[in-house]
Amino acid sequence: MKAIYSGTLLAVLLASLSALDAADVLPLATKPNIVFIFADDLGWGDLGCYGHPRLKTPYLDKMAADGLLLTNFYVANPVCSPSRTAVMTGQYPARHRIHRHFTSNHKRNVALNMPDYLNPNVTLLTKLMQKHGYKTGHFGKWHLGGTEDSPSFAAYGIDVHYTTNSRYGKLNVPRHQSTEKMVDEAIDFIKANKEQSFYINLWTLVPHTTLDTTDEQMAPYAQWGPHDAAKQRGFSTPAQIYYGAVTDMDYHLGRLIRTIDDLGLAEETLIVFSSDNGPEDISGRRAGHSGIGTAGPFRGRKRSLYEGGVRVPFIVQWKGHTPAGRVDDKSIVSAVDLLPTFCSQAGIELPDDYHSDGQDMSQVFLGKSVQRKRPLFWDWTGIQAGHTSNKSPSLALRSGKWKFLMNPDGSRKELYDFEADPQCMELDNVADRYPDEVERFSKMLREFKASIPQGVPQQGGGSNVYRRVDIIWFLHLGLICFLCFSCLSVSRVPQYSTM
Ligand SMILES: [Ca+2]
Repeated sequence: MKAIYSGTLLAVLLASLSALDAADVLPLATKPNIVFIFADDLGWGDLGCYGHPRLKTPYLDKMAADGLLLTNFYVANPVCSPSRTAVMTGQYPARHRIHRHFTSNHKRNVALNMPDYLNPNVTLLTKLMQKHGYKTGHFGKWHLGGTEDSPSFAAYGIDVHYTTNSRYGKLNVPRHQSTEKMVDEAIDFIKANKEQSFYINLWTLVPHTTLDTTDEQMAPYAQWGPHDAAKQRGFSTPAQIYYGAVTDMDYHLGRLIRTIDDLGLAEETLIVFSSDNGPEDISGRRAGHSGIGTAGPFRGRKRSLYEGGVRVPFIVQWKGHTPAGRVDDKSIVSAVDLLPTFCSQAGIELPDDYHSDGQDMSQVFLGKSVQRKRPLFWDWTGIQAGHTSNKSPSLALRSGKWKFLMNPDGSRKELYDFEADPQCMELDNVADRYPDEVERFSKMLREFKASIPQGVPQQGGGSNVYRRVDIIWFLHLGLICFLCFSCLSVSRVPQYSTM
């Protein structure tokens, strides 16, 4: 692996913002190549350029230094399949009845009021691209349906596929080799199609649990390893495993970006990097290592509608078009914006009968902050893992400086003012001080909830009650102790009285 530089680039990027020169920005290319990279369960704070103090991600840091970094980018759902549905459709995933992650178990999908796979007959990003002359490829994780009757990739407008978590999976390598392998395939695809416009989904498996990081991949993090005695017994620390996996992913994504540069395609190729949801919680099954991922300053992790579950990294590189070194902390951008934005940049008109939940954010990609026209909405019917403080209500919206959350039954109304709390930590609920906003946002969430197909709420979803069973157990224990004490006291009375 090449020498790695580390450190937070955020301050450097912010400093360079003032040096931007509009004259350096080229006009839009006619049909740019588009490469959309989606990491799996990478938290907002898990890259050097987003302020991680130890993780080494020099190639993604360089991508940010050469392009645009957004601090307010959101996915449409806090788990895998629905989040990816929003990218492919430009719509909230519940509109397609995709409320939780897909499994290949038909009965389970039916029980959750879900289909077995994303409907290939709806308006899809890859189909639009293919229809308008793009060569399309999907490399890595799919997770948009894997039952035996799942449609072919051709039905989704995908020409070349090399995937896993799909019926037609070909990526049969250990997770620690997965990024290398899918990048190899993507590079071959780019070289084979460099004379025409291409669209790529490159969706990594890393750093989703379970990680099997090699000793070589962990080597840059020896200082975070175990004590010698534990090391001799074969132990590695969560930090070594997780950081090593992310740094390896960064290295291979760097190879991909360098290939695009070497082929002379940098000014013709829009590259976007993001993550499908917040970091895994340490309480998850086999997540002792992935649980060390961080959402930065935010409350919430994967499966939560607090910021940490749905706000993720977002980096854009398009040399000559996206101003280098720009940090946009004003624009609020969502995964539902990607379809209209990519199509706009490719000169593709959207079908008349199609309505995106997002908007064209091309101007953001070209270096101008944009105020979004409509609020963003979230609906999450699953349970939430981990610490009580991360368990959010199951509906949420973001409108300008406001974030509002509540449950469908109207309980747990929480209003946060992100101007008063610029770190967006969602700790100061100001609902009592702004009854008009609470009423307005409650109505908007109720209307949103009524406008989408209903999922099946998981028992305990939307609740932040702390281990109710333990509380009941402690109450019983307390009662038993009281009764025992009372009995002892009663039994002692005659003893005392006889003295
Ligand atoms: Ca995920």
